[in-house]
Amino acid sequence: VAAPKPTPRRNDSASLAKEIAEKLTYAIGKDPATARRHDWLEAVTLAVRDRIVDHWLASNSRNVQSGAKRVCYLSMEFLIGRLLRDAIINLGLSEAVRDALSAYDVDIDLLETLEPDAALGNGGLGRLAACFAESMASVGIQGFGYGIRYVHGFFRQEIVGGEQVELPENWLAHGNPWEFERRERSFEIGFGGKVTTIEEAGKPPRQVWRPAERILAVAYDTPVVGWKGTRVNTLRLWSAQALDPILLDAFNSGDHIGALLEANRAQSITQVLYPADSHLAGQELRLRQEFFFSSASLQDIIRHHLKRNGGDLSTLPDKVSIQLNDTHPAVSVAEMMRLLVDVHGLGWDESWDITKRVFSYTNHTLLPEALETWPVNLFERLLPRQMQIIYAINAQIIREATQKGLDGAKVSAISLIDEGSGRRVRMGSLAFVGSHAINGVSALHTELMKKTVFNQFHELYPERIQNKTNGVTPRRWLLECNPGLTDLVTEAIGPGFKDDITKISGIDKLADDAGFREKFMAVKLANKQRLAKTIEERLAITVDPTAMFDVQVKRIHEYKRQFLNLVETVALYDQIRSHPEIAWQPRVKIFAGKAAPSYANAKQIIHLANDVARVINADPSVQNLLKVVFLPNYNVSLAELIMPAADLSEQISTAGLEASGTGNMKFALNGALTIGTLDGANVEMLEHIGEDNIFIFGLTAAEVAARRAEGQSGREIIDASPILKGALDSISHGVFGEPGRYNNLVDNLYGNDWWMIAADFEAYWQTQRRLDALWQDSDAWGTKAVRNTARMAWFSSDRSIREYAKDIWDAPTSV
Ligand code: 26W
Repeated sequence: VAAPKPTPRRNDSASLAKEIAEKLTYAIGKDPATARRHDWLEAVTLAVRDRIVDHWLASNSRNVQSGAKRVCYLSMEFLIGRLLRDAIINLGLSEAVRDALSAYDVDIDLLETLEPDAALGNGGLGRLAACFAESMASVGIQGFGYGIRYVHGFFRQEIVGGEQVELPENWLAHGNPWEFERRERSFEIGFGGKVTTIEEAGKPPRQVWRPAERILAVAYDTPVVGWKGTRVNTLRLWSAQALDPILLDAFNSGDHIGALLEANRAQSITQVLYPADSHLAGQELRLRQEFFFSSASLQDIIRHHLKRNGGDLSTLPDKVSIQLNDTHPAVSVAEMMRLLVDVHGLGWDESWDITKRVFSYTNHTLLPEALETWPVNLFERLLPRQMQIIYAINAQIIREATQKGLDGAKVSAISLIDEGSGRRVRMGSLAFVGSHAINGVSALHTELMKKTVFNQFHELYPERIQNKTNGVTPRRWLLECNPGLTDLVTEAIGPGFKDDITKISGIDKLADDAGFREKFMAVKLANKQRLAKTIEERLAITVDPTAMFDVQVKRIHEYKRQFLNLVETVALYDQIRSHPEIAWQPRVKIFAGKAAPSYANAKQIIHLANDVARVINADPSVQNLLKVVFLPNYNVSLAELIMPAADLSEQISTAGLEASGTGNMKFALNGALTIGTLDGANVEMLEHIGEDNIFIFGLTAAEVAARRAEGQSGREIIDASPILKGALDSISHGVFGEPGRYNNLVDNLYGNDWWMIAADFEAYWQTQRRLDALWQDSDAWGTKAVRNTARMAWFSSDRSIREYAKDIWDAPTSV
């Protein structure tokens, strides 16, 4: 008998209102009179989710029918943030949901703020993965995100006594309506044990890995809604479970404590996200996480391929591309070889060919301290068969290199094993040799990759490295976070830019139209008022929304140079007080960001920001001219509030060190001007926005490298600059907190000034003063602000994803 087909959900507000009430009653068990706000949130989420499911199932059956190439994006982090508004806007349900809820006197804007912010990532790399997932669905790629379902995401930051305190994050505490547990999609993951050679007469010897420990990876699927809901893809996150939850043997023999400990040990793999984005923690648990999600994802990919392609693995590269998001999933290269050779019985050479054609790898950082390497002995103990395979790959690569005439030093540069400081496996090299394409994330970063970390590999395989400049999704980072600007652009040029962001260039010609400019700046002011309200509520600091909002929000890191910004803030504070005759322009300096818990200097920078804020905000002599704000717990939701409210975006990393940046793009798209160095994607923003509309200063990457090589100290520069010297003196002499508290930060500048803070100070200071002058001319500022929004379309992640699809994945779009 044919089962009755459910009727697809309707999108009018009356249908929605009825279904929301039904969810409230029958899924949640509340009636509208007694429902709490969280109940309403859940009811709306479930009603919206039904509509997503309709599109999701349709996409999945289209996937089966078309057999188009699948793109699997392996990433240890997906910093997705809240999902309700994203779903509502992408499905075109905004008005219907608003109307439906108004019948119950419930405000959707308020409900949305109650959703936990899914923070399964640290920063740029994790947020990029989330933008890419949304863009793959929006441009019509069969995309699959594969990652880890951390029980505890990125820590919550509180500021106590001016210092960062880390608190556990618990996003799943009240359940997660967006995920679907797929118990039937589970795979065994092994660790440790031995490799045995099996010899059978007439056959080549086979290697069999017998792990000492086996854990289950269980899939949790979250739908990823593309623009207009045309395609809904899947984000599949793996959760670790004990194979047998309470090991019945042990339980029955009386050792139930031991049995439960065993289960706990298994589950610990997916308990917590490592909160470091620039230093390898080097913990065994981290390597376990990397292998756990890599192996589960590959087993899933192979299972699916075998089922859909008549059991033939030779066609895998025609049907699947696997993108490695940095080296975190790089062990996949060895695990793929093990699965193909040991488990599925393919020959070594054929397997290696398949592996290289399937994988590609994105590098996100050149910082030496962030390049992953693992001690050979740890690797061998945890993953003995994968270690053997790495040795075998290494032998082959070295043979190839020697045949091409490379000499000793060059050969040891390409070895997968670093023999320098204890023997270590180089994960970047493993990812490189196992991939047919390796990409950097901005033009400058890609060129530096060729010259530095991958120099020898580039010489050996000159066709492999390519550039794919990052982008951000204009749905979340314009339509959703800035409805005022979205409506204004729609009124001016029509709604076409929502389907195709390149059309936003249509407002460029309106930059000279005083009427449009005024409306544009009125939207900005309203967004600033909204942010000012949050600042008042959270910090009890009153800021003037008509002052320039000068914003630096991102992870706290020495190379990002929040310290340079703070030194300039202190210098400005001194100058305002000593030169009251100058027409200083009112500014609010806004900072936010988290430091890795073990990164002492970054934590000092947070402390300094809070000390500087406390002193300056309490000084009546600068009241209307300077305020400093450190907003705690920076996350995706806070970014959505901040980006639309910024006048000035600080992108001031030491040149050559920020691979791309993506916050820079979000700010400019929302009409902030940028003060920045020639670093990462700033270089390309300059090309698109034009030099009249962006404020570039400081040493270039080449100049930084040269100065570093000379080992120049900051002392002469500081001694020659009374403004800089004065600011550093007040920081170290106790104007902001105890004397000596910041000696370490300040002394570093006198020493080798590694981050070029002294070296770039003067250029930065002068550029800030040019911005003061510009701020006085609100027409000129407004013109540049409009041009920024008009010219940022190229930095859409739709463009990035289309380039990946064409140049790396050979995957069709619009399927
Ligand atoms: C092993 C510890 C660790 C963890 C994470 C090292 C490095 C990372 C990431 C690669 C750091 C990261 O997020 N990099 C950022 O990636 C963004 C997306 O490409 C870029 O825009 C940023 O410039 C880059 O810093």
